[in-house]
Amino acid sequence: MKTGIIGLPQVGKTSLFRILTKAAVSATTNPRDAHIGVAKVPDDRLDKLAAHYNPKKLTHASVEYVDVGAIGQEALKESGYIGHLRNVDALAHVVRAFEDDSIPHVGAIDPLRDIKNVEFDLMVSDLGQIEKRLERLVKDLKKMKTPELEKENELLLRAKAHLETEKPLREMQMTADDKKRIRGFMFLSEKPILYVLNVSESTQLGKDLEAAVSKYNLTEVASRPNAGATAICGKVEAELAEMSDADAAEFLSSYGLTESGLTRLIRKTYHLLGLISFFTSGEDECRAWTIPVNTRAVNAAGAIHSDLEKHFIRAETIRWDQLLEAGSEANARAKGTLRLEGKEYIVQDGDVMHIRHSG
Ligand SMILES: Nc1nc2c(ncn2[C@@H]2O[C@H](COP(=O)(O)OP(=O)(O)OP(=O)(O)O)[C@@H](O)[C@H]2O)c(=O)[nH]1
Ligand SMILES: [Mg+2]
Repeated sequence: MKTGIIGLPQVGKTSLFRILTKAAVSATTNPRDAHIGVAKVPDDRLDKLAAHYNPKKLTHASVEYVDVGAIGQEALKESGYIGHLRNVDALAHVVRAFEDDSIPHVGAIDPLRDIKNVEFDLMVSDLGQIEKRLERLVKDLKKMKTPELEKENELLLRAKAHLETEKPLREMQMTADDKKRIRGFMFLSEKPILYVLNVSESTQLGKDLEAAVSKYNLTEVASRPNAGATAICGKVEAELAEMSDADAAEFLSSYGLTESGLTRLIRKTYHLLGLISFFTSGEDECRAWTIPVNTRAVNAAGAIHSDLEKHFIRAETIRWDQLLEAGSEANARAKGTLRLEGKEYIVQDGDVMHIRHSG
């Protein structure tokens, strides 16, 4: 799963990327080059399982981030730039809310205006792509009318009309069939989006972060389909990233915070993408696996290994906290909290599974 970090110039995209992925980004690289890196998905449930099992290896789920240069109509015409963006599953739009006269911005600090402008750029790019394809389709349909081409034509006309009302494609009503048909275009305004307000440092940062989404009037845009909002303070996060866990915890509490803004951001991205985690645990390894919500047990087994999916028999399943409460799988079995689930079982967030197979 990949998330593209987008936003206007100098809003803190690369700073955010660097702290998310702990990657060193040299200042000399071409600003048009995308940075790609992996962030670990923080999960205290997994940490607690690991504290219990003391495994040789602990593996968190991960999300990939892509940091591209500043967005704009011009950038979106470059094939390299747009190629990177088309390939992501979600967008994190970094929006400037911090005050700093030494860093230029287009006019006054106005997150809602910036969000609308960037959204507009995404929609213009999609519209251009649709118009190009429609021209081609008209010619093809003249030569030969197939139901497939006609359906595509009809869907694209509907998408075009939708965009012309200045609404992004992520808000368009689509059947599963429509979604499949449109997938190949990788439209930018169709991607789920998380607005990330980058706010100023303050002594009561905890409260300010909580209040930021409503303070900057983003409550409405954040409640639209496939959208969300969160706030971070890039400056504080950068300092946190350099600290030991113990120092970081103390630093956080001095600002009235219980968790880092990054933790929340990563978690929100995960939810926005409709993803959950299940775990496998034991003395060798404790590990989180990523699956979409509503995944059947047999397909979840496939996330671990395709052989497990093929030769799936049953999944020994228990909620992570029930397992810890019982102290061991044997105790849980005796208590009846460890269940045997079949192929059709819908895996729940936080399940610990052991796949029985015949492979
Ligand atoms: N005061 C303040 N400055 C910040 C913050 N985040 C980033 N900056 C500064 O803003 C400048 C731009 O940061 P970058 O992270 O490079 O921004 P960017 O969005 O990647 O910029 P481009 O890629 O050039 O569009 C740098 O000088 C940062 O130090 C913040 O939270 N507060
Ligand atoms: Mg940058």
